[in-house]
Amino acid sequence: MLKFYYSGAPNPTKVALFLEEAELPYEAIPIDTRKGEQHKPEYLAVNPNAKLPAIVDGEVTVFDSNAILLYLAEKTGKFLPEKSDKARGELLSWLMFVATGVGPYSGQSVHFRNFAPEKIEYAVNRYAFEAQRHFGIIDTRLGKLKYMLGDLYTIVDMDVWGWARLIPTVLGDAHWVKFPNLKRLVDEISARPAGQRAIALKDRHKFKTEMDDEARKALFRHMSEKVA
Ligand SMILES: N[C@@H](CCC(=O)N[C@@H](CS)C(=O)NCC(=O)O)C(=O)O
Repeated sequence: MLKFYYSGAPNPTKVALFLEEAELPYEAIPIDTRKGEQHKPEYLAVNPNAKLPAIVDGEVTVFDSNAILLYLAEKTGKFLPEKSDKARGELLSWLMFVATGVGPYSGQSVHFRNFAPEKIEYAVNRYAFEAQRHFGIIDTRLGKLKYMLGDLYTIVDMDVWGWARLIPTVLGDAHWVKFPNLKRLVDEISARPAGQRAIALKDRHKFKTEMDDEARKALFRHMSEKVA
């Protein structure tokens, strides 16, 4: 059975959404990142990048949420746009846009807003600005289209949902009003039975919630290792 290494964070949750939508049987293996389990040799053999999610599907190991979504969609033939070069160009562009823009800027925005030991206004504003700019681009597109690639619900919508669901954490509570079209998509996906099951997956395991020294050491390794 497909092994799915997960935590309750946004990137694994997108993959949980695909697995639930496609009704693929899977074994969910929790990796508690606040306890440092991502750095254990057994997990590094699956994902040398020490992050979640990852999957092992028989002989095939895939890490990075975007790579996993594409792998699973191509393997099952589900949640892809129609077959044309135009549609494939759009699929790849928007997947990479989420992978290289939405994800990293949202993650850094959360970090500098909530976890950095000092409040560096420049960093808080830079990452919030870029996260907001990326969500704005998506919102404009969803003002014209039902889903990110048109009329079909695809892996790009799942990819967007992973981080957009957490806009209040990324940008602050008041920010939903800026993205009404994106909110429509997020609410629709979160209300789907598969969306509900994906969100609930984190409650199957008692993940550590405290952000104590052990958690900071595991998640923010630069705090104990100076390289610059
Ligand atoms: N590009 C990767 C990013 C993965 C990532 O940053 N995962 C976070 C959870 S959302 C994680 O595992 N953090 C633990 C850590 O940084 O030690 C993906 O999309 O899968």
